[in-house]
Amino acid sequence: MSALWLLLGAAALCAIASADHHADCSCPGGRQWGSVAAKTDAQEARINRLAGKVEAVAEKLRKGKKRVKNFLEEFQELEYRVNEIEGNGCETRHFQCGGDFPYCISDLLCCDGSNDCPNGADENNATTCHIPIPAGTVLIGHLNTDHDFCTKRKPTEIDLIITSIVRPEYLKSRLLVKANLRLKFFAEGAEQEDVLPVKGYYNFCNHQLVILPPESDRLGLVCNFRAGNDHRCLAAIVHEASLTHCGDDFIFVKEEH
Ligand SMILES: [Ca+2]
Repeated sequence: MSALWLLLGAAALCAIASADHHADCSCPGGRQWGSVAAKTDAQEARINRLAGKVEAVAEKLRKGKKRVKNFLEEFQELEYRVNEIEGNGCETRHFQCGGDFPYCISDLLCCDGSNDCPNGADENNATTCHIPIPAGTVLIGHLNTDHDFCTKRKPTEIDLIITSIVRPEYLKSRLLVKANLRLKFFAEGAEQEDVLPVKGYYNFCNHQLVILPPESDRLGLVCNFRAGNDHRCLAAIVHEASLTHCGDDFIFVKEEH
């Protein structure tokens, strides 16, 4: 079974098995995610990419170009990314409650109707339990194809159109998501477009949207929102089996209506 499916399946099993206690989730999906994320070489590659992007943005700022607001947003995304790499003081697949005293709970306990954090952060409707991707949401992503060595189309743009979301009773910490993935790419001298129906889920605790692989190349999508910012998320195409990233990460920006 694939890693992405394992994540969701293991989460569902954990939710049932550990509904009444706050012990660490020790299901297979959690361990697999943790072991992959801990791969030193993968982290080094990500950090190197970040360092390059930070330097590129810094250079633009030094030159005093316009669009300072956009640059600042890029910095904020990079800061978020660095924090993600460095961790939040909790074990993998755990939620940091925040506040003066770090407190960690399983990421299965967010938005389930019970206050598990001393400060109630796991049930905060304004941040944690807010839904950033209601049905009808369109996310637009522009990709750098220079480092894309693994997708067959090498898309210059990926759009994700959310068609439905369902909050399952058995796993309230997740949203089940259906969407259409629109891929724009160049082939035979012209821009082409493919639209693929996809499924996935949204994790309230880490504000992460996961899209399961729609095709035989087994590439999925992961996008991380920042609490309080619905407008954009940091996305990556990932290999299903290893969860390693394919090409450069990119930013999904919500289309304004
Ligand atoms: Ca809770």
